[in-house]
Amino acid sequence: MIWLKDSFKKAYVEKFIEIQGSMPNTGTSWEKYRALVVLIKEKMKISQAAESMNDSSPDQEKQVYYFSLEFLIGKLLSYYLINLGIKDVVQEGLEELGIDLEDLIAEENDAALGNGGLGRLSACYLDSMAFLGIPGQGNGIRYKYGLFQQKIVNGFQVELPDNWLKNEYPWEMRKSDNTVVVKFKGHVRTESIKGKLTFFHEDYEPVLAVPYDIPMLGYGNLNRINNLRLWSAEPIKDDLDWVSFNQGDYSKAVAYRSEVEAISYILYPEDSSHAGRELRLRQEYFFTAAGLSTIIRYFKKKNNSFSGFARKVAIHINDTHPALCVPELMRIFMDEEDLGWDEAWNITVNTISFTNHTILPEALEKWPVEIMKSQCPRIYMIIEEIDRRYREEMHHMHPEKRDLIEHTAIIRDGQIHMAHLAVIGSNSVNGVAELHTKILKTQVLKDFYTIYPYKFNNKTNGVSHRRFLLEANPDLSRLISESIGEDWIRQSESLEKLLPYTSDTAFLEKLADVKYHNKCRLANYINDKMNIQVDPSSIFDIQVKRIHAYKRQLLNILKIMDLYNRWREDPSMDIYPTTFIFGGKVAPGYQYAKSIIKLITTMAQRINTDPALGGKMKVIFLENFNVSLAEMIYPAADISEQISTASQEASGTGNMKFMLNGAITLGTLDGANVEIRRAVGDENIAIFGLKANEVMNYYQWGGYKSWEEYQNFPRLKRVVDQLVDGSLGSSNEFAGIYESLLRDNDQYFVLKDFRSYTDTWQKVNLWYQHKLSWASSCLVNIGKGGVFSSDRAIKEYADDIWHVPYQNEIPG
Ligand code: DL6
Repeated sequence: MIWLKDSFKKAYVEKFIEIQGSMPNTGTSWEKYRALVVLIKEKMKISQAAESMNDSSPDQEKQVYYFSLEFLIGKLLSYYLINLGIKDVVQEGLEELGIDLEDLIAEENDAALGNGGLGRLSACYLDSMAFLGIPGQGNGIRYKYGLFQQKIVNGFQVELPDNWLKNEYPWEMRKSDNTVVVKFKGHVRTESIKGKLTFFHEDYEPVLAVPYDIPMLGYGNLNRINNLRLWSAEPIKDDLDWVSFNQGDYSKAVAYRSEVEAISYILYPEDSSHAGRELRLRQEYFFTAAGLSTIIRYFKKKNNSFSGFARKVAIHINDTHPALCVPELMRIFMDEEDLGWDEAWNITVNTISFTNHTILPEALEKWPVEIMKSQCPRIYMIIEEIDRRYREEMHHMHPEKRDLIEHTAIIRDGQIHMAHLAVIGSNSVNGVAELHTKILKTQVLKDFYTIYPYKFNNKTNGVSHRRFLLEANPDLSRLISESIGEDWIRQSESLEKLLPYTSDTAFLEKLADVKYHNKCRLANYINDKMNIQVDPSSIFDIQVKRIHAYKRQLLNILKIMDLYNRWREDPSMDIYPTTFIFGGKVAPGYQYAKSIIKLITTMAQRINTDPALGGKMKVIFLENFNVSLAEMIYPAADISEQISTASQEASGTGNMKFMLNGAITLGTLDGANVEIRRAVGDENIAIFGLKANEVMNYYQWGGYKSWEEYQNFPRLKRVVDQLVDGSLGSSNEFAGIYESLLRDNDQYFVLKDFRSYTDTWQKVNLWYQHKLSWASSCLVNIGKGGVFSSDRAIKEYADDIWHVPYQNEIPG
């Protein structure tokens, strides 16, 4: 225990006076929040820890650097108080000072430096690395604006800027001393010096990369405080480009500053499409080059030669966004450290590992050669050389396989294929669920799998069960700990000890009470925010995630439309009252998905105000889904909707968070749902729809005619017609959806899966009415959820890819 209550109170009051010059009771909530964060940081000596982590480590233990364009860290205060074991002490101490901890927690910004699954995964992984005692540092961008805030206005999504830094962010520490220069544009002059080709990058645009460090505190492991380093782009001079200014070129002088600042200005809000914009490439090179330069600098402090680099450093690239690590590391080794190509290449490949997160073709990054050449001329030369050598080697090894070489080359048709660069330049390539890895091996990267079978492996995603169960669901956590002890917090697999309680009626009733209480909490939130009353004893059927055609929120709302039609016709229909809850953001330019939100909100308006329904159904679209809201939603769910078109969702992580909170998955056999089903057994999950191989066969060979589905199932025909027949208002708002389903032949098999989805939903609805059987299945989901903890995932990465030790059982 780092504080007893009285010593905490004393320290807090002193800190507040030191910062504000007055007593805490005179301060604002924000001032009180900031004083608490500053005090915690000082007490934990976080600043020294973060400072020293790089310095001291390379000669002692291997460092893992996790490069990601996104870290969706959410709020930290409450979670860190739990990790430090002082939440109760702080809460009570503050209470005695007349301060409500909840008010301070509410002051914290929900740091949204990520879009969704990929960004939250990297935050969970940093959490588990800190817990497991792995020296693991995050490397990313300190966006001035995070993911936009979503408002729903007249049923439509409206985006507002997320100005999360408008106040200070007290967790971060600016480390100006560690600033580095990243060079863009210009040209490369080649000279032969003493018989060796030497490259000089000239007339470049210098960009200052200034690091800000955020401490990563693992549960109960204060010996290991890791660091998330986020880079901010700043112009090299304080103000203008004075050379241009003095030469009278005023617009150029101003342009430099704004071009530089644009790099870390805003997070791109597209999570599953690749726009190929120059600014995005600048972001990717910026944080890659800055991060690598720090790694090299610290490594050199402790080592005289690079021969042991890959034994001391593991660099993990989270999707292809940081794939420029490959040529940049080569550049540093060759141009700055004087290594030859072969040695540099060996070290680079042995150091870098790569995770793929998607099979969607539109998300696979490709950069036009011209953009790469003009923004990063030396990097382009190196990519060209990697490509040339790769082709040459393949030609040598497989002279007959010209197609294979062409398919796998890095530069093709004037584009640089980043996934190819990542695969060729790394020692490990992993997918994020078993099915996804299989699809990578047999379809998306199948040629590479024939060339480098040894590189491919699976690492099924995991989520922080301490964040999404221990912190998010305190009542359930208490019930679990009272029953099986607290081991599960450190060893998630210990949740299995709950399984004997599946036949314990008293326990199951307590479990149902906890769920009811969590549903009341969400119902109150909905009432406060939307002025809509929902019944906490109704089923909470929830789909929260990014809105995307392949995730099929459309299938869900068509089901609701169908149910509504049937209920109105037959009010005595035996369906248990249900509250359907949606949440999720749409990339601003993605009109189709925006129209799905509008369809949901249109139906919500209609259903929620229909007196004939007697409140049996409600539809809620919760605006601005983010980490904090997620922490309130998962504990309140009865049904977890995981209904993507099979093969399209790489893994999903929401499915795991729901499961750990005792929701039953209603889903397709996609992503990690496959493994969830295996873990819980068929009787504790509801699976429907086409399988991945069936979907892929249709894609490959055709054969599906959505028109026939529509014609042959009157209930389905009716809801599809309602999209355009004026039932939903006179405007033609949903014609695009209608056309996608019929004219464009329903690329995501919504109509094809409609019948099995609605049938399965109905069975689940009946099942819920058998309260004990339901609660028992919920408990199986919790008990089997431990394997989906990010601790398990990180141990696998540590064992199989990074080759770093970890502390398996940290004493309490
Ligand atoms: O691996 C994290 C997460 C998966 O759970 C989702 O299934 C997947 O859609 C998501 N992928 C992306 C795509 N990003 N890119 N490129 O966000 O990753």
